[in-house]
Amino acid sequence: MENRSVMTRRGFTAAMAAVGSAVGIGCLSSVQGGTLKPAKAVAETAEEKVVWSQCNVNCGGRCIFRHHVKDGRIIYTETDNLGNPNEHQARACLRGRTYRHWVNSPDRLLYPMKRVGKRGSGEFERISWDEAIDTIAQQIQKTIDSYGNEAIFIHKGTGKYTAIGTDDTKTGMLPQRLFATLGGYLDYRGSYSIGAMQGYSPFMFGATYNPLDNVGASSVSEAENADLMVLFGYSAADTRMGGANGVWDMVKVRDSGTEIIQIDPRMNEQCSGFGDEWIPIRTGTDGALASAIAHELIVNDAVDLDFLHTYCVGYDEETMPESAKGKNRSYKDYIMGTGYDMVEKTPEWAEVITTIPAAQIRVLADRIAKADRLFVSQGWSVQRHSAGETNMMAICMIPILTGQLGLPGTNTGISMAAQVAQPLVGSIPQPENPVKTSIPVYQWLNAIDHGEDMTTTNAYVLGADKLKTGIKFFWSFAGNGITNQHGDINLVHDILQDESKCEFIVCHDIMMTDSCKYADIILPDAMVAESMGLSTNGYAEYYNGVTLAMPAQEAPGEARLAYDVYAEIADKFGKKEEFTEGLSHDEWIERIYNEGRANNPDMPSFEEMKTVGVYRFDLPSQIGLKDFRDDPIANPLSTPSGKIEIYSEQLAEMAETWDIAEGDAITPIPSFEPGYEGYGSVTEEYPLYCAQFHYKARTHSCYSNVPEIAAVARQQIWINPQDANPREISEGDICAVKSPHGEIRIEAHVTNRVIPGCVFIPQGAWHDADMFGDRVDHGGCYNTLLGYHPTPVAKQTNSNAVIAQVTKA
Ligand SMILES: Nc1nc2c(c(=O)[nH]1)N[C@H]1C(S)=C(S)[C@@H](COP(=O)(O)OP(=O)(O)OC[C@H]3O[C@@H](n4cnc5c(=O)[nH]c(N)nc54)[C@H](O)[C@@H]3O)O[C@H]1N2
Ligand SMILES: Nc1nc2c(c(=O)[nH]1)N[C@H]1C(S)=C(S)[C@@H](COP(=O)(O)OP(=O)(O)OC[C@H]3O[C@@H](n4cnc5c(=O)[nH]c(N)nc54)[C@H](O)[C@@H]3O)O[C@H]1N2
Ligand code: SF4
Ligand SMILES: [Mo]
Repeated sequence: MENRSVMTRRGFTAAMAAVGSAVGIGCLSSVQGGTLKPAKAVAETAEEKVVWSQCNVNCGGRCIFRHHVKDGRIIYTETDNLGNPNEHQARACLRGRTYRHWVNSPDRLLYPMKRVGKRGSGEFERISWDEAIDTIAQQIQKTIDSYGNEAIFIHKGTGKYTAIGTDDTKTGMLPQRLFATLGGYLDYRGSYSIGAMQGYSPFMFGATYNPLDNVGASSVSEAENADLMVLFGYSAADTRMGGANGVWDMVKVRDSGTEIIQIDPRMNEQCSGFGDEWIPIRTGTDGALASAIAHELIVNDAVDLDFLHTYCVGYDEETMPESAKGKNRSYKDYIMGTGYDMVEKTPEWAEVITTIPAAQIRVLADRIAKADRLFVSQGWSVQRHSAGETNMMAICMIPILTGQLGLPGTNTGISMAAQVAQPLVGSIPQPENPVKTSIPVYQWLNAIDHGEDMTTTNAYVLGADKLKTGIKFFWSFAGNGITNQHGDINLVHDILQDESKCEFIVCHDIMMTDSCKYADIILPDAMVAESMGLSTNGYAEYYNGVTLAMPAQEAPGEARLAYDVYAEIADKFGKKEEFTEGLSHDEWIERIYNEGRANNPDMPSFEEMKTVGVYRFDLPSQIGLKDFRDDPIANPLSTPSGKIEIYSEQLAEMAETWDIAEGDAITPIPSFEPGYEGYGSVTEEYPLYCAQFHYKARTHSCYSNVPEIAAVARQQIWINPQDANPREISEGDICAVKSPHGEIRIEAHVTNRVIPGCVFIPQGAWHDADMFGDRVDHGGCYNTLLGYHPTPVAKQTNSNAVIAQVTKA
């Protein structure tokens, strides 16, 4: 086999000897800002070696590992040990600390397999790599011949953030490179993370706005210059946990003395750790709270009218676009009850919806009004709701009304800048996709079920008015997003049973996941610890770095590097040369590293990196929309008016012309909307709102099957005593949770840390149901309960909204 980049035993021993000898002469070190700094001495023996590596799951970290290797196997893993006391260490969280259990899990896929039972049954038979690759190549050809390349879809998978894996820089993704070489594929836009935010915020802030980078949003450290930080549903202590992650940025904000108020239905780990105040809110109702705050700012003359009239469109009649003048369609009309629903958005109105007492809303509005420098931000849960789009923008109205954006110590109200716009190293290049049509990523299930009916106005198809064909060939790489991470698992199961719809599914993973059960062919991949790997930065300001991971152990069974497999598939089409450009996996890593180094000459040589492992430097802090604030004429936004569009004519038009599902609304101004299975939709049968959070026990479904973590961070539904007591549910009881879409079993955590009327389930647990029997999921997988109801504009995930009943099982 050519180009095999996974270490063979012989190659492995040779590489280890090289690393070992470097270590032996005492130069195991890490590079910072271009200078070598000695790391703490590590006790080494001739048989035991230390290998630098990195955690590559999708929590936004990229924490540093130092695998201790003996007899070709990781025996334990330490983390960043940089000796400089002034530097934060990019140390792994509890998940990373168990990496060796994960990588050596009995659930690892060892061989290619083909399905022999029904989809979802989990019945598979081992096959050879030759058979797997031949079958896949034939199916690709058949799909292209029968339906064209648009029938091929590559799902978003986020389990392998390396330069040759999933998309670290959003330019290079391995399967996309393969299928672009083979004539193209139906592309997706956005993500499950921030799909609604990405798709919707441009209407207000312009298309160049990117909530993930430092253009539209401020760095966390800007909050150190604020006197008040107001956070809606953001918990770095849950979601940005490791040393290479944003929780340490938040610690710095706290240490700077900035007052931190956190609004969350749950007292999350960040509130419990260092919030000055926790304001519990009913899930899905942030838009109502924000509107009532706006009301108080308006009635108390605390709005910055100069800012609103200079930088914005649509606050009041004075700045309404011609098309909407004289119709009481301004934002102020909405808030004051003189337009739209004609309801004044008083704190009393919001109290009923949010459960926050009106007096408390007034106090909060007053503190906001009096803040010299106000930093408003939100996590991503608010927008991950069927009505999350407009509710998310309602939060942004707080800094807009007070003129607190584009200045030191402020933010735009959207999430904080999470990663650098210019990472130190890139990823494998992705040739242009010859197919120009794209769908929002959450629409893939619709595109399997009834792709031919999907248009721009009902499914936000771009690049064409409608899809020519449904998805017939489905590729999943490093993702568990067919079932576990998608939503409405029971619906997915039903749609995939009809094999005339999606004819062929490939899952390329490392574990036998629930999604794999739906594959026609499963391919086993090698993990980062089993090959060379390269990755850049974490979601943190103080830690920005590149790690060159060296192989620590061999891949189990016949697992092989995806790159080599894809080169073989390309070869079947005579495209191997085009796919590889004559380079092996490791040669690509070297090329990508050296390209990064050409732009950052302080980076050490590639050879040097093989032993020093890590190069790091601090990121400068940035202020979202600073250029626009400094000079709105010279630096207009890319909205049609060049200004912040509080009233969007584009949205107004879409409200008239787009298909809008029952329960949804498209509004031209930021408003409170309850949405599908949101506020007001509970019934006698389903009397509770049920939401979810990203949990310390895992990164989505990654690390889910590590027993050491599951034991300390249990999979439990959070339920308030006021809801638990009448149901006679006590701590640790197994509960049945039912929604209109499915049923699960899960242990109860009875706690005052969640508000009455709302229950919360940590998302990502492995689905575990007999799909040909009662379909009751015993794994506690939230997506069993969720209905499939994409957001009205961006058409992205609604995973934070469902109604449910909980009983003792
Ligand atoms: N209900 C609900 N659902 C959600 C969310 C939610 O909040 N609520 N969140 C959504 C969000 S924000 C996201 S980003 C998605 C994430 O969705 P996914 O990307 O599907 O999530 P993971 O479970 O991390 O899947 C990663 C997969 O990669 C595999 N993997 C790990 N390492 C390797 C490797 O080296 N090679 C290969 N080939 N595979 C590897 C893992 O085994 C795992 O199956 O989930 C979404 N789903
Ligand atoms: N440990 C861990 N960390 C992760 C991940 C993981 O799976 N595990 N996933 C990573 C990924 S890919 C992503 S996209 C991010 C996700 O990051 P987020 O989307 O920000 O995370 P969530 O936990 O979904 O939501 C954040 C908080 O919002 C609260 N919340 C829920 N509903 C509401 C609401 O209606 N209003 C308000 N105000 N608050 C609400 C939740 O209780 C939670 O504390 O996390 C990343 N980090
Ligand atoms: S924070 Fe994320 S990247 Fe860091 S060790 Fe934990 S799971 Fe891995
Ligand atoms: Mo995400």
